[in-house]
This record gives sequence, structure tokens and C-alpha cells, in this order.
Amino acid sequence: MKVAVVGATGLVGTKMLQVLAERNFPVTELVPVASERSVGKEVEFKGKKYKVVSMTDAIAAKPAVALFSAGGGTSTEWAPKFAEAGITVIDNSSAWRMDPTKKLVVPEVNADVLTAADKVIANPNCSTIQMVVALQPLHKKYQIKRVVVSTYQSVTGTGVKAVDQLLNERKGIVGEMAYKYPIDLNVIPQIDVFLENGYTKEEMKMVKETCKIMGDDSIRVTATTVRIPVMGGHSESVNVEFANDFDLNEVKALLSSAPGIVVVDDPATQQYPMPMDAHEKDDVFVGRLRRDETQANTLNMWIVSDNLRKGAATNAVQIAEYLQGKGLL
Ligand code: 2RA
Repeated sequence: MKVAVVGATGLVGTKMLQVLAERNFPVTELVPVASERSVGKEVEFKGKKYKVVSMTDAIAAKPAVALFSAGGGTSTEWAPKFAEAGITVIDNSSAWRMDPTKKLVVPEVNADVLTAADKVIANPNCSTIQMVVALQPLHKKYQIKRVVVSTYQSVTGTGVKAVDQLLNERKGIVGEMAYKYPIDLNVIPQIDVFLENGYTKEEMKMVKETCKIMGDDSIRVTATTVRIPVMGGHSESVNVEFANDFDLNEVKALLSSAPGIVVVDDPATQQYPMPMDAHEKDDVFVGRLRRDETQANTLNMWIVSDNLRKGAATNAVQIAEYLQGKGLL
């Protein structure tokens, strides 16, 4: 199958190539696409070198599927053109996520909404993906009423410039700033821009995307999203109130048997998920499971995942795998 990766030289694009190779997605020919200034450069995939091409040349190459990670502007302009040419786009930007005509998909939760008619499919925001993977099996059993989430997000979610800022600060080098403030030895309680309601765009993504993916607008979500000086993945403290009561052992069993989840939860031996352990893994790690003793039917948990993998590249590749497996490409 001919596969295009748009934004192939960025942090997520590079990870998409790595994940496609690792998971043995049946790529017969790769079409790497990047900005005009990268056209002609070479990208390596499974030991073979491919020349980076322009958007127009990528459409002319007629890949079956195109994984986009090149920002909202590029997706808004180009995804419809790819779709018109019969190419299925799986888009990692926020451009189409809340468009009612587009599906927003986390395969473990709602892959079954996909049909052959879906030519532009949205990949959710990283912090939302890892949370809904853990919420879904519990929602099915106990019916979620409300979620209170605080995130601890890796600088890799911002991109190369932010990784460079952190590494430069550690070496005492004054370089370009991705953030308004230093990130090393600091915590920044702002991810993306502020909206009129006082929340950030990242926070409102978590609120809206959760309901859309889980197909239930009655789930109330309130979020505080925070950038911290780590690189391996995003962590989340999640407080969930259910309509029905639960048994903690049953919660652990439900999560342990759910697809894509690994439970790491043993206070006796101080076992819990951490970003340095989630790094380069495809799973969502859940731990610190305990009852909220201040309120009925309420659970506290800690969710960690590699934001560049399950939070972006892996989720996109899993969507492609689902489409391919069902003959929808
Ligand atoms: C972040 N959610 O971590 C973004 C990346 N999509 O900033």
C-alpha cells in the first residue's frame, strides 16, 4: 500500500515513520511530504531512502492513505484536496476534530464509527487520547458523570523548539524560547492560548473531545493542563465520579483486561506509572487507583502515556490499521 506522511520531518511525523515500520504496516511505497524548504531532502524508511515531495506531487502519487501532522493551516487547506483525489487522510491537527461531519477516533473506544465514506478522519489531542482509553471500560460499566483532570505534559507535545529550550536551559545556553517562561526547574500552568472563559484551548479540547469520542455529551469534564520539564510522556491526575458504585478490584480487573491499557499499581512496592517508563511504549499506563473518600462513587487514578506515540503517531497508525483490516481503504 502506498502511504504518504505529511510533515514527515517533524517530531510527530518522524514518529509516524518509526511506528509504521515497527508495526509492519504494509507500506509498499512511502511518500514523505514536508514544507517547500524540505522538498528534495531524503527520509529513511525501513532501510530505503525516499525523497521528500511537495503536496501537489503527493496527491499525484495517489497514496491510499495520508497521515497528516503538519499543523491546522496545512490540514484545512490540503486535507480536502487529498480526500477529493480519493486519498484517506488521518489528520493529527485540531482542524477537523470538532467538525460534526468528521469522525474523531481512538480505536480502543470508537473505531466502529468508521466507514469507507470517511475520507478525512481526525486524530484526537494527545492528552485526551490517553484519558479516554482509560475511561472507556469504566464508563461502560459504571456510567461516568464527571471528570476532574489535571495534566503534567511533556515538552515534546510542543515540538522540537520546546525540547531545544529545555535542553539549552539545562546547559545554561540562552537560545530561542518556545515558551514565555523558562521550563527547566519550572511548571507552566498554560498549554496553548487562553480563551474567553479563562480556560486554555488545550483544556477545552479535553472537555469537548472526550464527549465526542465517547459519544456521550452528558459526561462533564473540567481540566487544568500544565507543562512540566519532562520528555517521555504526559501524565494525568484524574478524578472520576460515576453514577453507580464500583468495587476497586473490579476496576483493576476491568482496566487490566481492556485493550491498550497496562495497570501498574502496587503501593507496597512503590509501583506506579511514570513518563520515563512510558517513553517509546504504545500503551496507556494506569495506576494510583483509589477511592475518593470525600464523595460517593468516585475514583482517583493516574494515567501516563507517550504523547508522541499513543497520543499521536501510534493512534493514527492504529486508525490506518483498522481501516486496512476492514477493507475500508
Ligand atoms: C501539547 N496537546 O502537549 C499538545 C500536543 N498536541 O501541547
